[in-house]
Amino acid sequence: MAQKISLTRYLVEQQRADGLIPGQLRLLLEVVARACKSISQAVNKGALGGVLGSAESENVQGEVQKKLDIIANEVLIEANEWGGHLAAMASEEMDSIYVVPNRYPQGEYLLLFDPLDGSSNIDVNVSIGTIFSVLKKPDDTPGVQEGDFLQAGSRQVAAGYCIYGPQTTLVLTVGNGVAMFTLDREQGSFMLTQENIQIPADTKEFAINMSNMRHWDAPVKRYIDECLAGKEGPRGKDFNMRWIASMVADVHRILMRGGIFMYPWDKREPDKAGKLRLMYEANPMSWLVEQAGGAATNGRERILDLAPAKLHERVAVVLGSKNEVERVTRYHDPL
Ligand code: P6P
Repeated sequence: MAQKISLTRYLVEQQRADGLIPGQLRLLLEVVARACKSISQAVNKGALGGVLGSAESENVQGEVQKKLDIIANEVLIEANEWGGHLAAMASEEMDSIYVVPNRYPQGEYLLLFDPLDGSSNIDVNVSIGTIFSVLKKPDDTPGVQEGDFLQAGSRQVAAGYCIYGPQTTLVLTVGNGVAMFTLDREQGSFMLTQENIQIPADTKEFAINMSNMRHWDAPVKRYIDECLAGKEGPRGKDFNMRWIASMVADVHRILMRGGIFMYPWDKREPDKAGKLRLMYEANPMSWLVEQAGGAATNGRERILDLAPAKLHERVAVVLGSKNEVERVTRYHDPL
């Protein structure tokens, strides 16, 4: 077990050690962690807090919003808008960016988030989570506009998620590995419980929504068919399957024990690159996975290299154990 130190002490020591966490970024990460604690409390109340069920509204994605989607979004906005560390925020739940109001000082960071990922699981008590990504605002443009957010994932300065499961756990990278903090509810603090997390390069476990099989492209179908063929097939080993339908939970499992997660393009909506969102789902998760020794592509290209054209654009995602992700890439580009 890693030495039990708090998130605050960890960030101060990282700042002191290698300067990767300037003061304003440390403040931002601590504010996001505090917001996640509040979201965790709301999630844990469930029916007792009157927070389950639909909010009778739709988000920019055309998805029905749950009450907790809106609550989580409001918690993150209210926690971050006054601190002076941010210029603006972007959320899966908001059509356009949220510029820090003039009554507060503006900072140099941009915060993007999916406030409550996996919300179809809320009402059935399955793990869900908050995903966040931090960029620096380009300093060559006055004010802040949506275009300032359109940076490749390789430009992130911090990324993480908080999973609301049997434990509430914050997983974070600032570019020097991946650390995990578990919420000590008695102290009200996130405590370091694992650092330098490493994803095994090989795996026997894949995560994909099998009900979409008939819609997949040939390379994805070939990869999954070979996994299903098991020991007698070309892979020479049996595979296990998991699909929680909560990206945070599936990615957390992969960070803890390896695996490959796939949400590929499919022909149901051929004009959409994929289901998952690039800026506040795929980019933060891809950086975490790469920082833990894994790989993340859209089937062909490294996700962190993709140049975003729109704030809410979608992307196909193949991430996890490096050797498996590379196999899927070879199947897409056999030359
Ligand atoms: P499906 C949740 O809605 C989400 O955005 C991800 O968290 C999850 O991996 C995926 O969609 C689940 O999609 O089509 O299996 O319900």
